[in-house]
Amino acid sequence: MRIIDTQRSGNCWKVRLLASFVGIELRRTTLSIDRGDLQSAGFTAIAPMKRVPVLELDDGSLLSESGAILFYLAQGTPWWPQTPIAQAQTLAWMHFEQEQHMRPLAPLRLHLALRKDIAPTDPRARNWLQEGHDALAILEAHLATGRQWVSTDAAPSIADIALYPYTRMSPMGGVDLGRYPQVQQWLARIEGLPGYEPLFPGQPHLNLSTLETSG
Ligand SMILES: N[C@@H](CCC(=O)N[C@@H](CS)C(=O)NCC(=O)O)C(=O)O
Repeated sequence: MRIIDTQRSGNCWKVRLLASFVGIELRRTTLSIDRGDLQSAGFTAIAPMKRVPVLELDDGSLLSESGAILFYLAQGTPWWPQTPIAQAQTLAWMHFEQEQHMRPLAPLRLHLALRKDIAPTDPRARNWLQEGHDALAILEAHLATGRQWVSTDAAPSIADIALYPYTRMSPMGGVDLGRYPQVQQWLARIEGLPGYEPLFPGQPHLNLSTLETSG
């Protein structure tokens, strides 16, 4: 299997993280948004939604959307829970991530730290910051009920993976994670799991880096 990704994408990180946790080896083709690779005809041909990640299966089938790819890769592993209720709760938190969590936190990091094309005082940035805090406060309150993981208490699921990257990288957008002790402990639990893969392989100190070193 091959992942088509970009180096700093949190959505792509989710896929590499799960693959690493479950021991699936992914070949990697790394594109560059800055260079305009995602606008090329070649990329659009394999990714009609014009977004990474894309997973290419060994038979040539293509999958888009990080959540759908996580679902596919987690089949038959403990990362996709077995009971319908736990599956539904996992999906609920994955929808929360896309709608309320990533929607503000990804552009906040993108524009303040990576592109540096919006000032923190810009009303759009202020709005993303507020909405990002709202989402993190929900996550904090959920974890404060004593649970170890987001959607099932017994073991981490793909909901934990979906919520991990943009939470981990949120300080790049000016978020003070010190306000969220439960969230910080949950991040540390994920990072302590066997197979944990940082944003830049083998270099966890670069999780908040703005580097684009290749591709
Ligand atoms: N809902 C999608 C979002 C994917 C997405 O927004 N990917 C970004 C990189 S993190 C992208 O491809 N951006 C392309 C662009 O900005 O042109 C998912 O979860 O996979």
